[in-house]
Amino acid sequence: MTRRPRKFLLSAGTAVGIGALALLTASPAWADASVSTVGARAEFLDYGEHLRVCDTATDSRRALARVKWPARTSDPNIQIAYAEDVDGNNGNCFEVPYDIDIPEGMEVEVSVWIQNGPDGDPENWRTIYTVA
Ligand SMILES: [Ca+2]
Ligand SMILES: [Ca+2]
Ligand SMILES: [Ca+2]
Repeated sequence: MTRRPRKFLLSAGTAVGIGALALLTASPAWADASVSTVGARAEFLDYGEHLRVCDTATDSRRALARVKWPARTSDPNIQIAYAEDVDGNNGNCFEVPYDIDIPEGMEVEVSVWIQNGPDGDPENWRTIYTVA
């Protein structure tokens, strides 16, 4: 049995989540976060803010991910970067080819899902919160 790091459990705006966030904010600048669902995995690298998504199932679904900031707000100035792995479950992931450039310390929402084709409905959606 593999013990998952605590940061993987950041998912809801509960008191537990807020406590864990405070710990993350106080930790060194480099920390990675990842979120997996059936058929896809997303990784967020907070150094320079990089987003990567991997298709992990041969299922006629592509893998997508997004990072949204600031998190937990309906702010009209919200920004989103997307990543999409369209060449199947072949070990070749897609990474956004530039620094996304999010202000240091800002909480971000990282989501992953799969869908059938470019216009399919999102399936197996999962979201975590972490710090840029
Ligand atoms: Ca950063
Ligand atoms: Ca797939
Ligand atoms: Ca791929």
